[in-house]
Parts: sequence; C-alpha cells; structure tokens
Amino acid sequence: MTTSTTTLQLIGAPTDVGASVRGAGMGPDALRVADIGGMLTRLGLQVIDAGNLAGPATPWTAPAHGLRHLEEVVAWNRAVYQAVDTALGAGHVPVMMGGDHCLAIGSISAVARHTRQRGKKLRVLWFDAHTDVNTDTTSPSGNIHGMPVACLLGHGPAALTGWSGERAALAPEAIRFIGIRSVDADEKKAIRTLGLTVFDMRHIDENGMRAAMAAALADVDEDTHLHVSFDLDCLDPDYAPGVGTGVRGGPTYREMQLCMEMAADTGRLGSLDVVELNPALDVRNRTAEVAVELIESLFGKSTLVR
Ligand code: HAR
Ligand code: MN
Ligand code: MN
Ligand code: MN
Repeated sequence: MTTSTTTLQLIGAPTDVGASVRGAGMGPDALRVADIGGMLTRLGLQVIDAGNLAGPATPWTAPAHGLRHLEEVVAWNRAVYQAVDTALGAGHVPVMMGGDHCLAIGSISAVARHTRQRGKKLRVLWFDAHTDVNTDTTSPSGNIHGMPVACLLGHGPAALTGWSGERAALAPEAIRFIGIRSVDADEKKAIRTLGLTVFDMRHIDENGMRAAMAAALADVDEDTHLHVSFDLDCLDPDYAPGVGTGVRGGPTYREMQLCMEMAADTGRLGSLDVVELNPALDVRNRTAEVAVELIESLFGKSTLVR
C-alpha cells in the first residue's frame, strides 16, 4: 500500500541486452529527464534514486542455441535481482527502470521470493503488446525480451529459471496480461497449455478496458502484493512511439490511464517495472513523458474530481 510514508526506490538498468533494436539502454535517463523523481516526490512519496546498475555491453552477436546474449542477460538480471531484493528488504517499493523486458526475470524473481517469504499472494499485471512467453525452443528471434514470462513460469534455459528459490517464480494463475495483440504461433499454444489469462485487444474492444481491468484485479485483497510490469509498447504507438517493437492497435492514453488508476485504487501496489522505452526512436522524449504521467496515475494521482 502506498502512503506518504512509502519510500520508492528508483533502480536504473540501462541495457538493451534482450532486445532486437538498440536504444532501450537510454530508458532510465529518459525517465529522469521527464522528471520521474520530481513527479513522485510531488505526489508526497519519499523517493530514493539508487542510480544505474552496471553490467556488460550488448555484444550484438547472433543467437546461440536459440538464445541471444545469454551470458550478458544473466549478468544484468543478477544485478537487477540483487537491487530489487535489497529494496524490498528495506521495506521500499522498487521501481525498476529498464532497459528491455528481459529484466523482469530478475525483478519479478526477487518480488516472488519476497512475497512467498511473507506468506502473501502475488498478482502480476503484464501490460504489453506481446505475451513474452517464448522459450529458447519456440522463439522466432532468440531475443530474450520475448521470453521472461516463460522463464518466470519455470520454462526456458536453466540459467534463467529458478531464481526465486522455486522452479517457477510464478504460477500461471498469478499473472494477467493486458493489451496483447502480437503473439507468435507457439506462444498461443503455450497460453492454452499453461492456462494463462489474457485480456487481448479483441477482448478489450468488445468488453471495454474497465471490465478487463476489473476482472484482472478481481481477487486482489489485503494479502496481495501487486506487481505491475509495464512494457511501454502496450500503448498504441500513436501515444508511445519511443519503443523498439511497436504494434498498432493498442490501448489509448485514456485507456492506459484508467488501467493505472484502477491498479492504484487497490492500494496493493508493491513493485513496478518500466521497460522497453527507447529514446533513440522517440519524438522529443514524448514516450518518457507519457510513461511518467501514467506512473503518476499508478501511484495515486486521480482524474476524479470528488
Ligand atoms: N514475440 C517476438 C519474439 O519473441 C517479439 C517479442 C517482442 N518484444 C517485446 N516484448 N518487446 O514485449 O521475438
Ligand atoms: Mn527506508
Ligand atoms: Mn514485453
Ligand atoms: Mn512488448
């Protein structure tokens, strides 16, 4: 629950190691330029900017055994795991600023361990155009940012699974996908086999974002730790052009703002990833500014007048 005594810890992970397009490594500083720290402070929260983590350069080599940059992805995720674990141990709310989405492996593994140790339930909201449930054997690209969900569910290379202390950091029932519109054929099979709950764009168009979010949050209660993994390519590229793998037909700014307000209303937000922001492809830092505004809603700024 975020209150005025809540301390947020900003953790920068400046890398594009799991992506196919260069530039996501500039995400943390673009968010700082858009004043993520000042905005959260003005909301009345305590904010610690822990600075940027260090890790290996992206080698831009071809995939080996279906995985690109595995060694470097492991190194970056180890740093993220450590930093998120430390922040949670201090009672802080970690805000992991990527970087690409492969970093959710380290981030959510630390969150899952922490949540399990405290006997809490974990609910992950995965805001994305993609389901990121490929493995080394199904991925069409070998890019590990398309695989974090599979790894967290215990599927994928040994080097990227089991980090939370259990084979699977997450049970399939713990995660809800919102905004999905680009899923590979083998990912569709995995979604069915694993029984994952996906609120795809067709569902959102037919039922509305309010209904989708209400369902995604239905059984969140006082014992729940809510983790939001916010891939900026969830938004329609008209609103968020600064991403490496944008897909048209996504949620509008207003729909995304409603998502964030409804997540905030639970009072259970315990951790956040902000990933896939690519300032090299952006228009005057617009996507970082949009991200900061939506994060503001997630931490309690409401458009409600009363
Ligand atoms: N599904 C494709 C792949 O595995 C594309 C993944 C794209 N990336 C992301 N993740 N931005 O959300 O290569
Ligand atoms: Mn403190
Ligand atoms: Mn993603
Ligand atoms: Mn994505």
